Amino acid sequence: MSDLVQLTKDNDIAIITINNPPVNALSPGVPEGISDAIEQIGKDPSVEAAVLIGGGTTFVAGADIKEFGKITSGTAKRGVAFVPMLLRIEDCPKPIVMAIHGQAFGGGLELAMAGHYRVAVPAAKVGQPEVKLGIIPGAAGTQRLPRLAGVAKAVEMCADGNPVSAKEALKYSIVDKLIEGDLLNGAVAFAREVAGKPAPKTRERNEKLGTPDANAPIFAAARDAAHKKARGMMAPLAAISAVEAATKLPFDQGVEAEQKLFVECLFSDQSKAMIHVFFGEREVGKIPDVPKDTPLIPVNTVAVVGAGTMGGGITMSFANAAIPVLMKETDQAALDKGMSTIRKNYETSVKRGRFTPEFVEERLKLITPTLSYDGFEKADMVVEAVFEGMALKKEVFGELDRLCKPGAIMASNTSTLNIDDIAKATRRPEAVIGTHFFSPANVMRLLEIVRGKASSKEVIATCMQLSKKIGKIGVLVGNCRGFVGNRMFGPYRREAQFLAEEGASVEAVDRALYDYGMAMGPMAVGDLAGLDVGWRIRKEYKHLEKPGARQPIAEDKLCEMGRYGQKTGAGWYKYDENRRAIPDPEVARLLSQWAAEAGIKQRQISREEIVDRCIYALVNEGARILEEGYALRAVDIDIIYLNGYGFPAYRGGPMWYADTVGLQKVYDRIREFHAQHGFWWEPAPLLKRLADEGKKFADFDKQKAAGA
Ligand code: 3H9
Repeated sequence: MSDLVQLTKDNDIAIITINNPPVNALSPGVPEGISDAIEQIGKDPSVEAAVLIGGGTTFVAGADIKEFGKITSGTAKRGVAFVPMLLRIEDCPKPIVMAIHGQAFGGGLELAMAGHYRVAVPAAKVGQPEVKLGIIPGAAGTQRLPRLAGVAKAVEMCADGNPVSAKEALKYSIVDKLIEGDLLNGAVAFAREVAGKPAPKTRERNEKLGTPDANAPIFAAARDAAHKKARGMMAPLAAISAVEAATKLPFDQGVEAEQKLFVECLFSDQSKAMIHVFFGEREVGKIPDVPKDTPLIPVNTVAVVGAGTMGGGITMSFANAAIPVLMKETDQAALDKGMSTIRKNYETSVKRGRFTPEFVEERLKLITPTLSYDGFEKADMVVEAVFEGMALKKEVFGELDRLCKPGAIMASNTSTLNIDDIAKATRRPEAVIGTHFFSPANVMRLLEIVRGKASSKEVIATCMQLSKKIGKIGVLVGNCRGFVGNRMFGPYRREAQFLAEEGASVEAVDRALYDYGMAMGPMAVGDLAGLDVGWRIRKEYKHLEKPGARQPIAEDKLCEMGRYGQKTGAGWYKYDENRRAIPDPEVARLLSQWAAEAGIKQRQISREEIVDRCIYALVNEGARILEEGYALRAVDIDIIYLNGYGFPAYRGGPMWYADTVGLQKVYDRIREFHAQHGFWWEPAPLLKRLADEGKKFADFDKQKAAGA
């Protein structure tokens, strides 16, 4: 028996316990241990039935994801025979009861479904989340789940990857009973009830597999939804095909079909990228000089300065996490407007089924609108979200310094300003930090946490932890202009504009990047955010422009014409009353005219050039940021782009994507652009170095982790 699996007995009931912390993944040794235990149970005449349970806080969170990278890189064989192990469980003549708490995810649910019965605590969750890793269930999950839950539910769970609660699992017969109280005792009692009775094999239960006529619309609708919700991703479509195989083929052949699709997905670039994202999302929480045991500042009440779009969204984020929030504005009209927007947003969430009306009522009660600073002295954290201007921010921070209690965190939501300059307005720069939310702040997952020179480790650790609590993914960045995300987005959007000035149509630029996988094209994003935002910033920072460097002209000219984007009904596109974008021939005409006036020769531009210029502009700037230390790791940049800028997860983020293309190739292309377009395309020294050494950004991260 392996150390990872223990076999004990409670009189006539055998108990198999998996102990592979933290999440009981099915790492090498676990399946073998389970197989051995099943064999012993089969041979032991004193055992009538068995319970299989997870030690610690969870049942089994699935296969060991770390093993996948070893398999695809050839350093480990795909030797763990999950499917035969599951058959051994199912063929055991004594009933095996799977006792679920925490999660039964992926291989964990597949393991549970091979048992003869499943019991669960009400707080447990079960799911087949493999598509979120770019793969599909690979241990007969697509074959057993429809046999338990029916075809429609199985397709939904395998294609979307979202878990279901124990209550829902009971409704769909994925579990047989909910156990209130002690799970092991309940499961053992259940095992005694079923001992001696025939053990039902899931793989032989065909009654829910439906008919071709009934199933056809289910699969058609699922494919349609996958094309929309998971555009460009292969795994959801593969998962649907695998479940379809369950309805058309005998179990064994269905499993073979699933295996083929699983292997195709596993060896794809998409899966490698998404596994990189899975570990990356956890890696960004690790800050080398802020140890895990850094004391945290308890944050039980928050105050937000500003009830505009950002202030309101930030307020909602805290309220949603059950943290009471004071929201301050300077005049009643603005405060009322802020509150009414919050109410409207909550109403939409109720309509969409995201929140219940009761949840919303409770959240609204946690928000206290105010015109004064009264109560700020009690707040554990203040987030400033006033208009973007240094003088105003300094004034607010000076006031906060006077009011806030010692130890309170003082955060600014600035997206462009220097956090150290803001901190200078206080006598406690160690309490000051940037918390750069993304709009809409109550929805977007990204939170850039901007470390000032003096920000204390306690303040950093608390903000990182708090980001999780409010459902965000916090990424620590350094204090440079635009921080990480916007600093890279500048060159990306600049190239998009240059391409339009050089002859690519606005629609062609957007289409190329949308087809690459971006949630929206760069022109449409500009129109959504408001072209005037960048215009104002460019005017303010005109003195910082590099002499002789080409500057985009079109967007400023559009703004001069009052075309700010969606809000004025026209920008790069025209907009109808439903804010639907309509290509505008006038813009095409103006672009030709402005190009001619500026001496820019227009030409045919390929989709490939559009993608390379925009994406490599991100990569080149990302490499500079990395080398300058404003991002801790390349993967941090990837996580920022995936969660804040609509970068497709299946490409792993801009830096991972560059690694998959090959840095030498990326570097060569950037040199080509440098020769053609000059100044902006100077290759980043780190990119050159890594390309010369035949390395990747991932190697840079590894070296950094190793302390090199
Ligand atoms: C699969 O099962 C394929 C099958 O069909 C079979 C094919 C043959 N493996 O998230 P946390 C680590 S595919 C390895 O911070 P939480 C994680 O990296 C799998 N490691 O905790 C972290 O490590 P570290 C399908 C794993 O409480 C630590 O555990 N299953 C795995 O917020 C704690 O994790 C999934 O996709 C794993 N499977 O959330 C489930 N899972 O501390 C993936 C976790 O060094 N896992 N780790 O950074 C999850 O969704 C969450 O981890 C879970 C816990 C909800 C379980």
